[in-house]
Amino acid sequence: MDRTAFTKTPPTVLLLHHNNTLKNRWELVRLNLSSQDLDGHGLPDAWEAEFLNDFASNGSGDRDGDGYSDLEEFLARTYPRDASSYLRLLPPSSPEFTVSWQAATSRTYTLERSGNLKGPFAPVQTGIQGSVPRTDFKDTSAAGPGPFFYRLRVP
Ligand SMILES: [Ca+2]
Ligand SMILES: [Ca+2]
Repeated sequence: MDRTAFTKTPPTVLLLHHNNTLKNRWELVRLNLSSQDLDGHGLPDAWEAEFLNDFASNGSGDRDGDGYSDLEEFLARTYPRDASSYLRLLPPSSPEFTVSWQAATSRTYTLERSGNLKGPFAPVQTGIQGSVPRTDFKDTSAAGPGPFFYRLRVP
């Protein structure tokens, strides 16, 4: 726990302890929950508080039953209590090798392609910035009759 004097930078969460015995002692305790993971499950405490409303998840649970663990939802920046929100490729919108997915703006993605479903997959593009409500990427390097199989990675 980081015990520091209050600064002009507003803390993420501030706990105030007041010792009334002496009536003159105040202690300010600043916690930075944005990156702390006190239970060590890989989920930042601030994310757990905001998106799960508790700290009970061990990361492997699937709170909304969409098939993706809470940890996977955190990594993809999808909503762990909304079964319609999970990382997935969307049906193709055009025959010109445009790959689309439901994205988060705070994430970058790597799109991979293979001529065989079993792989190996090779990166088509890395560092694709997500956009809402969907991200579209036109694969201009796909040539020939295919088939082409795509896989999405975060990041
Ligand atoms: Ca889930
Ligand atoms: Ca979800």
